[in-house]
Amino acid sequence: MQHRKLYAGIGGMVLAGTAAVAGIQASSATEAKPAASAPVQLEANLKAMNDSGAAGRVDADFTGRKAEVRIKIRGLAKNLPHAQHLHFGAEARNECPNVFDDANNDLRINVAEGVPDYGPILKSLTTSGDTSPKSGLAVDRFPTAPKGKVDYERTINFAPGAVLRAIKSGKGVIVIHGVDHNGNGVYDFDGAGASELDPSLPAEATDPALCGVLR
Ligand SMILES: [Cu+2]
Repeated sequence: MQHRKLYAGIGGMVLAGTAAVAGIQASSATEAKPAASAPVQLEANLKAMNDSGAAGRVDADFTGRKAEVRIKIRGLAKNLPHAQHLHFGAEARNECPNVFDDANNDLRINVAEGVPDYGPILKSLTTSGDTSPKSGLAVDRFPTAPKGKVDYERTINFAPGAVLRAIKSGKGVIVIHGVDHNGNGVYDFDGAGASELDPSLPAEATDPALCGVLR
């Protein structure tokens, strides 16, 4: 049942993103438009957040509206679902959070504190089915990091337009969620209290573990 609530929590973040996306579409009419079909190869070095101890790398090969996304990670909390997303916001800084984003000085960067940097969810990098923001915390369709490792590969489809061009130009941010702060093998409230997205959820389930800008 907690899983259902995870969906609800992310739903709020998704709504915030819809307006931002509309914004960039309206303002980009004068942008230079590279040929939509030209292949673009991007990569992101995933750096640990919240002392997760994890590290990883993302490769995203775009051809037209499709991207072949490969994610390799080690050092995540084992055998727990790790939501993974491509974040983007027209109003965001299009970068990863740093310690100065810890608005409430609790020595953690939660999801909300990172939104000014990476924006809302654009794509949920699920293992099957829907990849929209609606699947933001579809925990039964995200990698569970056996031995702390993720080896993920999937083709993700995008809508044509300004947002896709922004991603191809290096403004997308990959965020991997889920930090077992107290190292007890489960997401629980003892680690870091309740999630700011939904007080009925442990913050451990939603806190960012890794972040990297796709460039
Ligand atoms: Cu995310």
